[in-house]
Parts: sequence; C-alpha cells; structure tokens
Amino acid sequence: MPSAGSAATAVVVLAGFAGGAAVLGTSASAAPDAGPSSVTSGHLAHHDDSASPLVTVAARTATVKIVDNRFVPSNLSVRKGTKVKWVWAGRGTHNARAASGPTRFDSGLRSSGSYSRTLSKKGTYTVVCDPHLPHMKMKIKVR
Ligand SMILES: [Cu+2]
Repeated sequence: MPSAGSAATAVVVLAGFAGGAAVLGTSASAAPDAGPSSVTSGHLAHHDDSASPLVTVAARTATVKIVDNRFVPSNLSVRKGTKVKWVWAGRGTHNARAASGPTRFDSGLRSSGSYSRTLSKKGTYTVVCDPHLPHMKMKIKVR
C-alpha cells in the first residue's frame, strides 16, 4: 500500500485571470477529506484583499505565483502544516515577507526560482513584497 501523503501537491493554476476565476488542480489521490476547493470569484480591478478570490487548498503544498506585480492567488486558505511555495514567474524583482502573522519569514529579493515555507501555526498572515507596497500583498489563512 502506498503510504499516504508524501506527494500530495496542489498547484494553483491561473485560468482567465481577467474574469476573476482561479482553478485549483490537485494531484492528491489519497485524501478522503480533501473536499472540493471553494473558489469565490471577485472583481479584480483593484486587487486588494477584500476583492480577491479565496483559494482553499486541502493538500500539503500550495503554490503561489509571483508575477509583476502581484501574488496569484492573493487570498489563500490552507491547513496547518501546509508548505507554501512561492514561484517567481515575472520579470521584476520581488520578495515574499511575512509582515504580520504567527511567525515571520522573508524570502529576500529575487527575480527567479522559488521559496518555500511550511506554515505550522494557525493564524492569518499578511505577506508583502517590499518594493511594491502598498499594493503587492497577499493574505494566507492557516486553519
Ligand atoms: Cu513585488
């Protein structure tokens, strides 16, 4: 029997961003409690927290794309213990820094590659990109 859980990965795929829809794909096959993700469409004219679609991830890894100049998705809900992986997908230089939340972290400024952080405490993070404040930020709820 394959052991549960070593490779459960959810990749957030951006589809039709102009329409405000995000599609969540998951390769997890052995998670009976991994219900359908809830994705709420919103208006994205100004991507502040209240207007961002909430992407709920029930797998062990959640991927956030860093594009020029925003986090995609910018409103994320994950379970405690989820590894959040930021992937630099734009051309600019950005960082991902926990400005508030249960713990602090900072990826440092970069323009490619990725940065991962396992979030093991419940709470709500505000993650910002320092060069592009006040607009470039995201929220992560760890439940
Ligand atoms: Cu930035």
